Amino acid sequence: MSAMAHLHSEDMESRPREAVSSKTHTGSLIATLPTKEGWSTPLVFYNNCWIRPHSLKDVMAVQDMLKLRPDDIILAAHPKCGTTWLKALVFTILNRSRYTFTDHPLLTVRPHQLVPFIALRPGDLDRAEALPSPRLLSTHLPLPLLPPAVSTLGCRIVCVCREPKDAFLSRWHFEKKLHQGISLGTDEAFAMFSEGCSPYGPFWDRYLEYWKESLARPREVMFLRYEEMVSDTPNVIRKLASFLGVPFTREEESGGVVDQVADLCGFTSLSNVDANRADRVEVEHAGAKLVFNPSSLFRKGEVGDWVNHMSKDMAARMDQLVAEKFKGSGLTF
Ligand code: PAP
Repeated sequence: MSAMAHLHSEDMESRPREAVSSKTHTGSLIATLPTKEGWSTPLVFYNNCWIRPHSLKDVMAVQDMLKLRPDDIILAAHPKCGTTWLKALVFTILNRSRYTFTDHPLLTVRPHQLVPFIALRPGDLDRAEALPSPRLLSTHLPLPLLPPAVSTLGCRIVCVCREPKDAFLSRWHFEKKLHQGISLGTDEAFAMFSEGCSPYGPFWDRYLEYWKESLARPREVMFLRYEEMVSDTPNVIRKLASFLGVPFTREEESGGVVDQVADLCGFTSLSNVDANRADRVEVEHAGAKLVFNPSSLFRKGEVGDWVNHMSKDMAARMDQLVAEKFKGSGLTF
């Protein structure tokens, strides 16, 4: 890691991990992997997933070293599909007896600080180990790259995905804002995304892996779409609370707690919190200064913004691709 690195939200505050398993000789491994340039850093194709090379060591460490616990809750979201929002919602639902809505951590602290990533911030594995149970963790990793115990221990997973045209646009804007170095125009970025080459892509495999798991194990895996979170936030909040084993009581319902959760975690509220408005935050870690941009996680928060940026032809091509990829799965947009 360079002394001053610009980071994506998915690798915010990242730092080198000193101790990883002997399997992770990533330098020589990376040299053998398919590589593509175009996004603001190159991507390597590892186990059917496009990953930033500097994350590979930590991605591999998760499978080898993350010790899952049966009561872990994992928020698994493909990038730009609503991770930040989901973190805020689930944190608030789970901790609603602990904090008042007027003096809440989300009013001063970024959602990413309250719910640690696994695999992206190298120190997170150590931090996750030190967290008391039940743990609330998050990841952009594909299901097959999580430890196999995730499917047998009883951990609960909440996955969120998003209509692919909007997910693509959100990604493109994010990279433009955060990394002036992105060399792709919308057309080229769109072509790469459509070939499956975007961070953690192919998106269709990521969506389908979690979708199928949610069908097979509905009590343990919940699948959400960003669009339903926008169109019916209160009901999504209720569904989340029930799924997590903490349904709202009658008193909470009549006291308006569901709406309070929705308001606190809504785009308007979160995007106006100072911690989330910052354009540039520097973190000193392990001798390296790391830079990221919290405000880049709050752009518009709308459904259908693709219409303002994509041609009809591009949209039709993406719709056709989506129809082909998800055919027969029951997953539709
Ligand atoms: P990440 O993958 O980098 O963590 P993620 O939070 O998943 O990003 O997605 C960012 C998108 O969620 C942005 O969408 P946009 O570019 O289309 O605007 C962001 O605006 C949106 N978003 C963030 N917080 C909220 C929220 N509270 N409510 C609705 N949308 C939100």
